[in-house]
Amino acid sequence: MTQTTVSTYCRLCEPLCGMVATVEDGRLVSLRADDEHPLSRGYACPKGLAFPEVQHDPDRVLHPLRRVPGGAPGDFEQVSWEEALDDIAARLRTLVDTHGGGSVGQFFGNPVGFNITGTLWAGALMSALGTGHQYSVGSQDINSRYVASKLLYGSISQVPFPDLRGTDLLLVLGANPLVSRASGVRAPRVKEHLSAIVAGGGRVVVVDPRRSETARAFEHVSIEPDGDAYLLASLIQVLDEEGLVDGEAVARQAVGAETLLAAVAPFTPEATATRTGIEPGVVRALARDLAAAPRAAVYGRTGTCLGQHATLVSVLIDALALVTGNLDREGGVLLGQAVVPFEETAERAGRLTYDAQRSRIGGFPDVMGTWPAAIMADEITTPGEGQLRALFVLAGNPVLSSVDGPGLAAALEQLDLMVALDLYVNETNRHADYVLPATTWLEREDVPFAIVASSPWPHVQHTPAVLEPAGEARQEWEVFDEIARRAGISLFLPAWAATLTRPLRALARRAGARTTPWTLVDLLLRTGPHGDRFGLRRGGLSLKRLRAERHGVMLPPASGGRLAEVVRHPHGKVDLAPGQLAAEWDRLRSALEVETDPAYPLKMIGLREMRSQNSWMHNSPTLMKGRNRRHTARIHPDDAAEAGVADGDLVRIRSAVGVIETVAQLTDEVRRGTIACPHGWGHDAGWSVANAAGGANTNELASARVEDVEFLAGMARLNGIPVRLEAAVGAVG
Ligand SMILES: Nc1nc2c(c(=O)[nH]1)N[C@H]1C(S)=C(S)[C@@H](COP(=O)(O)OP(=O)(O)OC[C@H]3O[C@@H](n4cnc5c(=O)[nH]c(N)nc54)[C@H](O)[C@@H]3O)O[C@H]1N2
Ligand SMILES: Nc1nc2c(c(=O)[nH]1)N[C@H]1C(S)=C(S)[C@@H](COP(=O)(O)OP(=O)(O)OC[C@H]3O[C@@H](n4cnc5c(=O)[nH]c(N)nc54)[C@H](O)[C@@H]3O)O[C@H]1N2
Ligand code: SF4
Ligand SMILES: [Mo]
Repeated sequence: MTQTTVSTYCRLCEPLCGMVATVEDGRLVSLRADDEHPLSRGYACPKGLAFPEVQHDPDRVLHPLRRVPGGAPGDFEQVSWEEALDDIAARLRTLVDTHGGGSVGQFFGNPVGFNITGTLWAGALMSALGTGHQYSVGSQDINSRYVASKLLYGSISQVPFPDLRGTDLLLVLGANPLVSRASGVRAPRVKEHLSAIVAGGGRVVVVDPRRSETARAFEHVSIEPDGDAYLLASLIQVLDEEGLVDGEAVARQAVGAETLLAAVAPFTPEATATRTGIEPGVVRALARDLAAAPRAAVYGRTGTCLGQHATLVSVLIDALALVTGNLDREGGVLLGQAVVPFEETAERAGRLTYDAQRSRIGGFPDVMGTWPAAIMADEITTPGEGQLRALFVLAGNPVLSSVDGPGLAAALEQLDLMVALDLYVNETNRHADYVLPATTWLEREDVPFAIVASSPWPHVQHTPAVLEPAGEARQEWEVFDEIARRAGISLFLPAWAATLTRPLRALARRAGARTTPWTLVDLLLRTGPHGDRFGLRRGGLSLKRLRAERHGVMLPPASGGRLAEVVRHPHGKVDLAPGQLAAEWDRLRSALEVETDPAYPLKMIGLREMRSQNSWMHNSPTLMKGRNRRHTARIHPDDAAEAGVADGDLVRIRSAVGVIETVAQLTDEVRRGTIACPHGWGHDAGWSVANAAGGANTNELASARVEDVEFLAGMARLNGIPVRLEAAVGAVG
């Protein structure tokens, strides 16, 4: 019997907590938090600790599955890799020859963000095909943040983050870091850092329609769903009216301030009160406190990214930091610096685009080469030039995570070819022709990429594969490589990498006949801001060095003063009045007057629970244990009473596009008029525990109509959906 312990890190969410895996005769026997990890220091959440149940899940897909000819969704038979790869490659070749590479597309889901090799090679295949049909979870998550950075800084990969090491006032909008463990800022021990702000005499103010776990632990300002643009505009309006704008910071850092201040002028706290649901006095006091705080930071996440004005909101978050003199300074909002700078490198080479193309459906601007997932179904079903005919789904479940799941599920059935790489048969890939077994993060060598840039404590860690792949599972990049080879598509050097700087390209060439993601990762690491520059910088990063450091490498702490490096506008300053926002301001002004539709008087928002991970950890018996572990809608008691609903009742929630049934949980933690309901439930695929758990797919209430999708970043409207509540009697109808 041989037992080894391996230091690795969790790749379920952004903290990337350090883990120690114990392996006996090739089998995982335990997974625990790593006490020696410099950032997480012995912390791991219940999801990370329950991961062995995914690793060993009897429902996991361990062999290539092919849809039984003529079979129903989910009707699969096991086939060999050879058969699967040959058939996929042949069908891909035929499609490309007949309809062009632009008939092939891809959707990539959240776990791709933690998988550097999969990301690189999936991108390589799509680049080689030259297709515009790329869709990602970004349009349900963070693309509005990226587009805001493009407009403000000219730098789309930039994710500014709050300096949690010490600030006097942290304003949190639409994030619940005590549960989500923080997103857009890497801080595994986030609770400790927030508490330290208060212990040091500072404040943490949480703006949320729900008294979330974070709001409860700190100060709560309750807001109407989707009211953030109005609140932020009012805060800036008050600063201007009361002469509290930091003129020196504005002159030094920005252009367009006058236009911004003119735009916010009509949005006095009194004018926006019906939209925010916040007393004007509270808004004024908050504005004054932000101005008076020696250091203040403003931070927003998914609660501010999934509304009707998502991009504008993200712009205003940074604008508020800037006009109070808190952008790009310690204790304020800091600008990230990539470690494995493939996004930055691609952007410099003009490959990470915004609005370089418009989508066929809806005319949406591309965001880093992707279209909004909301239009994917229509792109499949609408005939004509550029129709989407083949789709690869990499680690995603858009039928549950994106809008109008039923519409998308039906559209997927019309594809000529659908191939998914996943750990499970999920609600999306049950419509595929092939589900190919992917490796878990324990079965994969990795280094983190985008996420590590946005942290007060930048740290990068390499992990070896802890386990051999289970069954016939294969790494995604190898699968893409094989499919491309068999289809006669060259991935020798990914097309976008081929446009990198000349020395990098020469080095890549020298790396040999078969470029692997690891040759690229090494090149990017070594030529990146902390790289060893091939020996020119002693102690710099290289893959070899990272492989030797069990707990990773701490990089110099984040600091202010990076703006000049980050901004790519020719004028060298932050643009507070980008032209693209003019129409948004008009929309915001006209929406001030819009009355609530009496047919849908309530608004639905999402929430995350500690023991769920989007749509795919409901099959873990440990995470699903407990009498109260079920899907519920949190409803204010007064709204429930009006609908004749009692605690524990089955209720029906209806929007203009869909209807769901779930269980009522009466609580005044949600404000009156708001229903909060977690996404990613309502399972009906290859999982025994999750299917049995019941619940509903809340995103059936979310609209795929072009006019309901935020235009600038293509954000799905998943928060603030107008709904009505009914007691459920009989079947859904
Ligand atoms: N209403 C509402 N909807 C939301 C949100 C919300 O707040 N409210 N949040 C949105 C956000 S932020 C996100 S990120 C999305 C998530 O949306 P998606 O990424 O579409 O969905 P996930 O539930 O994360 O599903 C991930 C899939 O990847 C598989 N998987 C896990 N690990 C691996 C791996 O290593 N390799 C491969 N090949 N597959 C793997 C899982 O089995 C699962 O099927 O949901 C979005 N939807
Ligand atoms: N346990 C757990 N952790 C996770 C995940 C998970 O599924 N489960 N998912 C991971 C992923 S993919 C991501 S992207 C991150 C997301 O990280 P967070 O953004 O912190 O995610 P949430 O916990 O959903 O917090 C969003 C908050 O926004 C509030 N909100 C909703 N609508 C509005 C609004 O209109 N305005 C304002 N101001 N607030 C609003 C909600 O009530 C909620 O408290 O979490 C990650 N961590
Ligand atoms: S918070 Fe939990 S799921 Fe996220 S990285 Fe840490 S252990 Fe993993
Ligand atoms: Mo996410």
